[in-house]
Amino acid sequence: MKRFFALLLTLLLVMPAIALGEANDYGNYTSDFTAGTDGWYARSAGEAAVSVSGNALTITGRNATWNSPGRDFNLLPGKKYKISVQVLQSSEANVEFMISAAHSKNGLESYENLGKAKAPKGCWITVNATYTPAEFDNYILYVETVGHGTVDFSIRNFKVELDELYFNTSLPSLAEIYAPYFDLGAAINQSQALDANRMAFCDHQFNILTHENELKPDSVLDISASRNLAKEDDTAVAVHFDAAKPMLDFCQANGIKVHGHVLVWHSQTPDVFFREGYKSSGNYVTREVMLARMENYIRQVFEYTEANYPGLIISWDVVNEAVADGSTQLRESNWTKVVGQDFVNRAFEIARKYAPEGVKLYYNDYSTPYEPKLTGICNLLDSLIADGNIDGYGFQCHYSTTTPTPTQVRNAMQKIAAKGLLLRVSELDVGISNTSDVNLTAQANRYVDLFKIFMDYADQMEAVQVWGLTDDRSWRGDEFPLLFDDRCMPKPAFYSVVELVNGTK
Ligand code: 9MR
Repeated sequence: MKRFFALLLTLLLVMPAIALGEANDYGNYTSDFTAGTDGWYARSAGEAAVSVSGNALTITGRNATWNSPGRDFNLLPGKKYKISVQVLQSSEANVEFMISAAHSKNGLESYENLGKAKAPKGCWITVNATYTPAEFDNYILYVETVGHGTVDFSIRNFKVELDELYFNTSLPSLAEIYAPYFDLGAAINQSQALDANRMAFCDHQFNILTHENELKPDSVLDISASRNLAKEDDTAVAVHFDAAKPMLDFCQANGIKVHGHVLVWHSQTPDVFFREGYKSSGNYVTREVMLARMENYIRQVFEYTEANYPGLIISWDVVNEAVADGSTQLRESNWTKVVGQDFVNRAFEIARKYAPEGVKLYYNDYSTPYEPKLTGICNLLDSLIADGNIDGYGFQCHYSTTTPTPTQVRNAMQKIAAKGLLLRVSELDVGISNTSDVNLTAQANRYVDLFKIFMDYADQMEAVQVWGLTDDRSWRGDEFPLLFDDRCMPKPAFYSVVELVNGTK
């Protein structure tokens, strides 16, 4: 009790001078002591004091084991944390250190020892701990010794990391914040669509979703059923939507829009789709048969989705990535080989014929800002506009923090906007090589620079969609490109994109 009152007194004296540990919604916290004490203070009723030098914090003047460097944290009760710190002592042969937690409930302080390790004289060692806080009014994490109540010691690299998924639906909602400008969405795959907690989080953050893979031809085409039908009619096509259903059902039940991706693409489209009898040994079919298959495929996709999910899919990528890299020409593919150079125009013509009224038809591509591809894309768009079957252009935007430059992005957006098309950012992500503070900040700034451009085109911009929810499920496996980390904690990029609209960025 004496200790409690002594500590309380010290805290009351010291508190106004220290920065209270900030609400740590990001779930990760590191003190590297590059910028002062960072809110750490000496837990002591006596002489103990902390000072910082050489990226370490040292405590001197201790006269009890609990005299220790400590810091206030906002921890989430019931969530699992990993905590680690390096410690150094140069007084005794061996000193055991503990990471401990102090907390109070109704004004009564209590303590827990979370993890221990022994430090031989003169060696930095790491103390590790895991901690699942119970419901307390406040939390202090501190580093104390077992015995050896008077030795000076230093700590560095104190880390707290949330160690589990946390779908926090009390965060600001991007869809709400960006509602005055455009829809805000993401791509989600089937296994994520089957995870109720993840989807509740998506529902909170986004108002439009796209299947990452499940509405692509390799997912929708039923090759063995098509093979059977082809015995009678080689233009017949069988389709199924088993993989796409979970997300369609969720979106339908929760009033989330869907952008369809993709009807015609050179990739993720089985080669047998282009062959007689759908057999790998078959010759490629004629242009006429292939156009009939294209029509049967597109017709059935629209028929099924409109019959089962009326009004849900508001727009479609009719054709994806038809223009070759570093060129103004179409890329060579089974589509150009079997149908010819007009396959994109034919796809739009067919899509327009069967699309429910009001459904917007997009051409979608990547590397838009780079010439000569930009010219190739513009030429293709001009010919589609002349046919009268296209509504918009989808910018994929799989970028790094530096390329393409904002000027290149703006220039491309301007060129395409000037054609009077609707725009969408269909597949946004920004890769970084690791999650250092410097990189996370560069990524956040990059997202802001891009969103500024997107907002300048808000009149034509229908939606901005990130290509995934959490970094660990991104197609860019090692590049941490999204707004939420592996545990679905918002990254600096998320907060920056929020602050951009709140006017604080
Ligand atoms: O994110 C998709 C990934 O899961 C697939 O393995 C990959 C296969 O082609 O397709 C990814 O999505 C692509 C999208 O459909 C079109 N633009 C590029 C995307 C990233 O590769």
